[in-house]
Amino acid sequence: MINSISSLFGIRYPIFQGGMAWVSDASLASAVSNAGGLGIIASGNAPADYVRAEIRKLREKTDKPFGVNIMLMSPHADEIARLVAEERVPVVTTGAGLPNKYMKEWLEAGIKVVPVVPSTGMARMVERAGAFAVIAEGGESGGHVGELNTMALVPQVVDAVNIPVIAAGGIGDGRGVAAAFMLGAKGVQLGTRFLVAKECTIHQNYKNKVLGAKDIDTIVTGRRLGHPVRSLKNPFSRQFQKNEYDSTMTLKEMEAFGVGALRRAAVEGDEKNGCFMAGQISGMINREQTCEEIITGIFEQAERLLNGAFNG
Ligand code: TUI
Repeated sequence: MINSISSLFGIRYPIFQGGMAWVSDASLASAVSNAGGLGIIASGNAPADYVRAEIRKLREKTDKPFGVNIMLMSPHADEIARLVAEERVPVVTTGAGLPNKYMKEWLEAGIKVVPVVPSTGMARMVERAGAFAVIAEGGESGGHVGELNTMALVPQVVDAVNIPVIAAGGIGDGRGVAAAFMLGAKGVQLGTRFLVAKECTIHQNYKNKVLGAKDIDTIVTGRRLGHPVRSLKNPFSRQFQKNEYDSTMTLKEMEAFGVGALRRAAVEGDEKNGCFMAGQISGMINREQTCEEIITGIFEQAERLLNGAFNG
């Protein structure tokens, strides 16, 4: 399974686990890294102390490479940016913005920076700033989504940059991985599939909602706020959608409606008032497995399909 991504990052399989706020903690990330992928701790909106504690916990569970994801809209982004440099985290991925102002400090600390980009323009920009690779994430993904979908985005980003491209959004099994490689990606990032990993510590209600979802059970809300988010349909997301069409509702009121909703889903399992972020592949997920079973199963299937086309 050696290719440019696995050798660049020192991992066995060219797969990243998505940095999902309130989901991707030391338990999930260390299990993914121990299974041969790149486990990633998500900082979301959490303060630096939380992230530092998760990094320490992860380092007790694995000596394999790992990453930290920084959600750039977080009010704590600056302090976490400093923390990852201090901690000499091997890999940093970013989302929901451009990381250029942090790049110099991270590169000097020897960090491999891999931003998520939703367009070719941003891919070029982060390449110029020194990114090691980019994650091209299509709108099939869960959480914050861009305009383009994976099938159109990935080959255009591959053509736009000289650094390796990791495909994300809509990939749930070996078929998706094989397709991503055919689009020119050298690696993949999966988030939703890891929601139901045995080592994933989210509330069981969250897992059950993903396991029970069918193809059309996700919805995108928040376009009016400028940061659209894909989540599973439930009373919360349906009400959010109604609010968006309600012209008497202010943007401030809509923002306030969403505050704390992801925590209510992941920690409390609140099926009514939680925001259960998940991607369109939720409909394909029907069992809980360990990270090792997930990763080896996906790559056995992909390799069968590609018949050796990973090499390169
Ligand atoms: O970041 C994600 N997924 C996320 S972040 C998140 S937390 C959140 N909660 C509520 C509202 C907004 C965020 C949940 N899921 N994926 C990576 C990603 N990054 N997708 C798209 C982008 C992106 C978007 C704009 C990257 C750069 C960008 O630049 C815009 C700019 O002008 O800075």
